Amino acid sequence: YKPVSLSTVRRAGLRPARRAGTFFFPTSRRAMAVRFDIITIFPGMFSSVVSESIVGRAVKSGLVEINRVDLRDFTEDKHRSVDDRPYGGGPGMVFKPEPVFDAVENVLGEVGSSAEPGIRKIILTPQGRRLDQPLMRELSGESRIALLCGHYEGFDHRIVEGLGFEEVSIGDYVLSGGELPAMVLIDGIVRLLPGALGHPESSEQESFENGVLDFPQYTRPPEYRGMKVPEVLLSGNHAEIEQWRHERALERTRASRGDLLEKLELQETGQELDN
Ligand code: 6GU
Repeated sequence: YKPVSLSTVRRAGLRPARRAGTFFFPTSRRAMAVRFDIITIFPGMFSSVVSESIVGRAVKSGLVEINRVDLRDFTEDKHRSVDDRPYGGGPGMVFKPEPVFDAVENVLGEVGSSAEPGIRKIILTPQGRRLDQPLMRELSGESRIALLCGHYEGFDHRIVEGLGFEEVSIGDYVLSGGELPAMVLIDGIVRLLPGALGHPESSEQESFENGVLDFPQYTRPPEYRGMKVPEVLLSGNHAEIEQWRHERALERTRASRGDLLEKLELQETGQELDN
């Protein structure tokens, strides 16, 4: 980042990045900003994510914009109801189509309009494709992402089909709603944006980026409560440190995530995996 004037950034059609009152020209020519539109019945749940930590800082600097939309603002009855009983019977409730279609069209424009192809539309639901680091990477290249947070037993399926949403899940367990998964997605995407992390390489050297988990890290003091930092890390021998870290990373991955190693071996032998 080089300090520049605000008008220079604006003329280039980029979103200004600002730190301590100074504007910076983004290092790549690509407009790096991402806008999230979140459609939810609990907009208040997102307050901590938009104001704290890495995402909070990215919002303050203008790298990220987060627009929260209350689905209940698009209801027309006095109870502001967003759900109804499922056809065919069964327990639980289902999100009804009208408020969701109205909210989506109000926020993103008419279905099939010219603005639409540039918007990635995601429903958070346990029925979706499982989120992983490659999908996080892919999404970090988008400039606009709409997130629809599920609840109850799910959505009237015409919402998924008629509005062209893709379904994403964050793992094989059930949560009470799509808000926490949406926050997981936002956090994982924002930290990959150039300029969001303090250290440019820090996102490339971590768990999952190379298909294995991180090696263990240590900091001062060299001995704490009788536990010593491994000698090799204090040695200053970078080749040996690299070797040690590589071995520990593989050891850890084998111990807790053997599936990752199998995936890696298949990739190395050139075989394809569906998932
Ligand atoms: Cl995206 N939603 C809900 N409700 N539960 C989940 C999930 C999503 N992903 C994993 N569990």
